[in-house]
Amino acid sequence: MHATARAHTNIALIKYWGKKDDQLKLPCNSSLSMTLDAFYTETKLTILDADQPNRFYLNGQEQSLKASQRVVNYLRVLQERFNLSGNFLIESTNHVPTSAGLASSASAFAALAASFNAAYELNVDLTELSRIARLGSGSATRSVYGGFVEWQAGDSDENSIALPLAEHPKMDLTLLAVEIETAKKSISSTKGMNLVVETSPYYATWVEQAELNIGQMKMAIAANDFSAVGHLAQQNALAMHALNLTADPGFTYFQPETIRAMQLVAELNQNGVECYFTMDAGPNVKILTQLKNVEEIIQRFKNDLPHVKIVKATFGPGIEILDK
Ligand code: 2P0
Repeated sequence: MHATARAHTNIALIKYWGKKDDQLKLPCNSSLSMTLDAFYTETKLTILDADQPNRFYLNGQEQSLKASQRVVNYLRVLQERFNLSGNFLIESTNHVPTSAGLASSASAFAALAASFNAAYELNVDLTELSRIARLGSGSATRSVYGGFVEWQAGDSDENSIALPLAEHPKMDLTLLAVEIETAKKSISSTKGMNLVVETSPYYATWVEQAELNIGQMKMAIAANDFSAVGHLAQQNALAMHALNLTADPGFTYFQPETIRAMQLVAELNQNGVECYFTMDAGPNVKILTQLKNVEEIIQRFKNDLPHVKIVKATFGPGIEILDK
C-alpha cells in the first residue's frame, strides 16, 4: 500500500498566532492565506508490515530516529484516529528552497495527511483532510486548498477547518520572497506563539483585531481589490510582530535588514511603485505586488541589499495525488 501526494506551502495574509489547544492545534484566531505555486513538498508514503522499521528519507537522505520522530508520531496519531496499523516508509522531497525564507511545515504535513488518506484508501473529503493536516501543523490546515484559503478557528476538532475562498483568483498578485537570513530561527513559531498567549497583556486585542481583519480581507478579495489586500496583510503582520515585543520576555524575529526592507517598501510606494510587506516567524520579508512592478522592485532591492536572494511566486493549487 502506497501513495504519493503533493502539497504547496502558503503565506498567511492574516496570521495564525496562538493556540487554545496544543494537542488539537486549535488556534485562538482565524487566519487567511494564499497558497503559493513556487514552493511544494512531494511525499510518498508506503505502509509496511509492523515488523519492519519506520524509515524517513528527506530529499533522498535517510533521517535519524530523532529527526523522524515528529513525522512518525503524527502518523501514529492518524492511525489511532482511524484505528489502523502498520509501519511507514516516508520519502519526501521539499521544493521549498531555504532561500525563500518560507516554512515547509505547511506543505510537509499537508502532503503527509493526503498521502496517508490515499495510501489507506480512507477517501476522507477535503474538510476532513484539513482537520487531519491541522494535527500535524497549524499552517498545514490551509495548504489543502489552492488560491485564497480561510482557516476558521472554531472551538473543537470538528469545526476548526479550512475553507476555500477562491481557488483560482483573478487577482494580479505576485509574492516576492526576500531572503534576509537562512539560519534556523532563534524562537520556533510554536514557542513564540505560546509565549504571547501566556504573557502578553495585549493578546485579547490581537484576537479581536485579527477576527476583524478576516472580515475585511474577505471583502477585499471579493472586490478583487489588490490595494486593500496588501494594506490589510501588512497591518496584520505589523500587529503580530508588535505583539511579540509585548510578551514577557519580549522578543522579535526582525534583523536590521528586515527593517531596511520595510523602509525600501515605503520608499518604493513614495515613488509610485505600489507594494506591501509581510513577515512570518523569521526575519525574511515577503513583498506583495502586481506584475507590472516586479522588475523595478527586484532592481531596487538588489541595489540596496546586493546579497539577498529573491524568489517569485503567485497562486498555487491545493492537494494533488500523483500516484497510487
Ligand atoms: C501562519 N505562522 O499563519 C503563522 C504566521 C508563522 C507566522 O503558522 O505550532 O508551523 O506547528 O501549529 O503552523 C507557523 O507555525 O505552528 C505559522 P504549529 P506552524 O502561517
